Amino acid sequence: MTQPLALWTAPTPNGWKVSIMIEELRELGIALPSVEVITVDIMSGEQFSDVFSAVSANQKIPGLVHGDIRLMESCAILQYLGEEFPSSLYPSGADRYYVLQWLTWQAAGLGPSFGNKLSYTRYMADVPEEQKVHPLTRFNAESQRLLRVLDKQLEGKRFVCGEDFTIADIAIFPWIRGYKWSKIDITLHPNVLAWKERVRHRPGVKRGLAYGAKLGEEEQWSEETKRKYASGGSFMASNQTIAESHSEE
Ligand SMILES: N[C@@H](CCC(=O)N[C@@H](CS)C(=O)NCC(=O)O)C(=O)O
Repeated sequence: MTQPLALWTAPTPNGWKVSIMIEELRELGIALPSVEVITVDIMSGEQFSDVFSAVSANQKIPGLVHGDIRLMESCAILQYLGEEFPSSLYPSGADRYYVLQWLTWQAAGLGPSFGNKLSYTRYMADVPEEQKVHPLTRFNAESQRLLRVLDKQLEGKRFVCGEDFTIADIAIFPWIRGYKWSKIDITLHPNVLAWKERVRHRPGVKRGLAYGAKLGEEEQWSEETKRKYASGGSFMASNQTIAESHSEE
């Protein structure tokens, strides 16, 4: 398909998955149509607009429009781009299913566990401290268990599924990279640490992470940006907009 791609995104782990994919495809020399990047300000509620809801029924970024195709869910978008623009990022045959199980492991395990740990660590400002103890303990323990699984999988491998960098690495990396923000200690897992460094220095990954980042903050947020994300995250964690529109029914 030669129609342009429209990527609806924001500088967050799920958004970066798709921008990294686009840049890794370019890095492999794959000819892509033009890509229009539309930034959705999720801190001010743009994800609830009618125009974005028509792309992502779940009202969360990222979203992708390509011709008649409208897609939500970052891992579905990675699969779509992988199939539409064939490359080693999304192998065929039995190898595809090997990659898909790790992609799904990210979507159903690592992402939600890290995301919930992050939410209770940084964003649940209105929840009394004593009520956070259980979820923090639970999501930290589950994240550590998932890290042990990943560390074992990476033993003797360059990337999650072997010698080739794939969409499984792309999906997992942004969450691991943000470990200081979620306060999940990855330093106990040597294979994960070494893999993170290998992935971090890839030119496609660097360019993908720069989408939506403030100039000079591609690697590290400033204190001001951290404050902005902490307060914006609290707004999202409250689910206020959804709760309000629901109660009107
Ligand atoms: N499972 C979804 C998760 C998407 C998601 O949680 N996106 C966040 C940013 S990382 C978002 O849009 N949050 C806005 C909100 O919760 O209102 C995916 O993988 O695409």
